[in-house]
Amino acid sequence: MTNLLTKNENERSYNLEQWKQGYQSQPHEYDYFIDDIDGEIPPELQGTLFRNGPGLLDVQGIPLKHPFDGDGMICAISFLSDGKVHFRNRFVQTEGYVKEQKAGKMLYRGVFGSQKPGGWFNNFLDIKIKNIANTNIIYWGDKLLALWEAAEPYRLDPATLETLGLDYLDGTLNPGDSISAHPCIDPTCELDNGQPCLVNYSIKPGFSSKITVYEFAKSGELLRSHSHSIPGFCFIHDFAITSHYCIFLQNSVTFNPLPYILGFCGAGECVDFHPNQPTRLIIIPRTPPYEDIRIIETQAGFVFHHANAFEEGKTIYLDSICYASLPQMKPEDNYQKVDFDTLDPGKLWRFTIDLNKNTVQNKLLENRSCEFPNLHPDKIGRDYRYLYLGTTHNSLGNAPLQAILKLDVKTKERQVHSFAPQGYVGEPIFVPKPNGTSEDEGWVLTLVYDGIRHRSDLVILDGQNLEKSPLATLHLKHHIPYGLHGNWTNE
Ligand code: 3ON
Ligand code: FE
Repeated sequence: MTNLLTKNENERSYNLEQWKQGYQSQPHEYDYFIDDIDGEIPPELQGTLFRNGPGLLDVQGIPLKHPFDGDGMICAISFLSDGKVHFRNRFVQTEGYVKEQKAGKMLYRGVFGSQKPGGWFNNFLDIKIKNIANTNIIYWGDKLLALWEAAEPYRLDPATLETLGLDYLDGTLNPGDSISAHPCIDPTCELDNGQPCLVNYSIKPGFSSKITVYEFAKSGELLRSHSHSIPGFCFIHDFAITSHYCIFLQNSVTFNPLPYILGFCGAGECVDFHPNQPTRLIIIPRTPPYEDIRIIETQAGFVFHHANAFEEGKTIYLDSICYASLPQMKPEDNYQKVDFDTLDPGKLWRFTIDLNKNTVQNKLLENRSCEFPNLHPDKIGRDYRYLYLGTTHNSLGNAPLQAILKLDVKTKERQVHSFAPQGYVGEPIFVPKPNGTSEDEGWVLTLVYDGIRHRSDLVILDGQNLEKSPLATLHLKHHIPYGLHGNWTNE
């Protein structure tokens, strides 16, 4: 795949039909050494990339309305010390997946509007939730955990990807509880003598919502947890940390579940965006007594992902991908009918929060459409310089993600590596070089779907010089549907 650039910015960089092929189900589970490799794999790159996302975009032939409803499928790409690279993918054997495979038919409705066949009557009052474990995968506390924000984690065997069952985090969760799919790892936690700790949260939404923050040691042991009641409904997919605070963004939405309960649409489709309702920043201390909570209002918008946050005295900086609105899907529509030109692009903004005055200022950091921010793991919650993001090929407008952007948030300098016209990228994952000294010394790993070959490649880019040819392109024997999140582990 070459870095082929279209000359004209107004020219479409993608083919919608080709893009859609990247959302075909991948029902097969593979297990092989990758032998079709261009370039050289850096010898110091040793470890495993785990990555999650919907593997099925249909249930027994019935197309899903939205990819976020797809059953979680894990890919593990292991870079071994002898230079070999092993690929494996397996579905999380969730209760719902197993039951549907056995029944040979769709048994559950999806949160994002995938309905059982037979119209509203057949979905009426069916509010059982299918934990699809499709959003993220982390290795922490000697456990590999597949995460989905509306239910409990599923634990898998890291070597075989065999599903071991639901995991309650050593008694932290109770059956029916949920935990976010977006934990943050504080690389050097002040309360733990500089040891790393994993910070995550759960939300119980309602007229007022309960946010619980959990902090876990590297052993998996729960170190701290605290709960807070926040006025209003919360749909919070991600959060950010600094050394002393957790920052949540309460989107300007309301929730009326009645059409969902009656069987007309999915619960996620009952989340209504309100352009005149403010967004609220919720700042919760990470240090006891956890009491000085701030709620600061700013303009409406919708955020799924935060890039990073850090503090400087009584100022907190929060960098997030913001959408002007949350698109509402009509009952008869599905994601295959998307018109990128009419969708608001996600853009990177910086919120500067003054804790002395309880005020916030917003500033656009990057005008390109972008998603899936990633950075050096040692910079999480710290003042930082480099972000890696998926972006569009053209610098204006909305389109599928076809390029990786490296942004220097200090100088605004950027590098773009495009895979257009036939390449479609996923989340970039930055892997630091062992003993590297500068923040961008490392590799950027991403899966790229090739719309012409209908196969996916794992591409390794040089974090310091993103625009040069990939260091290596590992050609898989098949495609992997566009995914959500993943993580690198050296263990
Ligand atoms: O009361 C309920 C609270 C709650 C937790 C309402 C609810 C039922 C909607 C709900 C459930 C929320 C869930 C299950 C959210 C899951 C989200 C998910 C699987 C993925 C989100 C992805 C976000 C982005 C921005 C993805 C971008 C993808 C691309 C650019 C395409 O390649
Ligand atoms: Fe996410």
